[in-house]
Amino acid sequence: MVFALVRPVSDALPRCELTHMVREPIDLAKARSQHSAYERALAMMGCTILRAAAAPTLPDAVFVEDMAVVVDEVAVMTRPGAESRRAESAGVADALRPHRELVSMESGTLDGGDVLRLGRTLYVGRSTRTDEEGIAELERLLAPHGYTIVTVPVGDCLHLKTAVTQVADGALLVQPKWLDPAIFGDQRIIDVDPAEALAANGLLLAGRLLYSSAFPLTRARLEAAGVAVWPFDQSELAKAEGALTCCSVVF
Ligand code: CIR
Repeated sequence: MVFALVRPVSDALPRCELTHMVREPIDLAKARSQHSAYERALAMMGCTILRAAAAPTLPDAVFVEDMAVVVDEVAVMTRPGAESRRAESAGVADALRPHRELVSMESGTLDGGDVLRLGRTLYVGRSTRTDEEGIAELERLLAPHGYTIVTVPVGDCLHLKTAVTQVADGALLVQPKWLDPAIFGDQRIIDVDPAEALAANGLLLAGRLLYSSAFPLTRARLEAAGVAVWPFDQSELAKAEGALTCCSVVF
């Protein structure tokens, strides 16, 4: 069974963390309806939806991806790089506990948005949110289960998965401004359209790619490469610097 863990949009979302974006008004009602559509899309792609308890005072609570790295054997509770986000962890842990043994990072910082898993290799972005110590801590927790950790230096973007995501078996969508794709070995690399800086994040599930409708030029590149794209409007959560992967933990 494939689970998708999600969490409701917080009333406090307009006070979210922002690193590379300028604050714009967020329409909460629209954000909630887009989030419901996201949940429906995940369900239609075969996921059983798990909801962490609402956290109305925690602005970024909807971005559950950053709180946990879940593999078959365990769920690693992260130490998020933004201090304001640490309180989100408890509610996510409660939702995961029935499904996985939980282990916790005890030092360093790491956001789940910096972790791209390809089989038993976890590529981890060294970013403003994730530091060397956090990467070493993830390795300490996951190496005993047979996972290899590869550090990826990332440029001027929030997370590794702002710059690269998997879009098909053996294929990655990459923003080459922010990382060197050579690190991914023989994966086939599809570059985003240069006019769409933030277009490298999509969520691959059951052979289809849930993908923002804000990036039509890159979508055309994906379709030309044979990727089945499911376009999705997530304009309001994008204003909170959220992408498609960050609103769920799929395991
Ligand atoms: C933050 O800055 O932490 C949130 N406003 C956005 C987090 C997005 N998370 C993700 O892409 N994994």
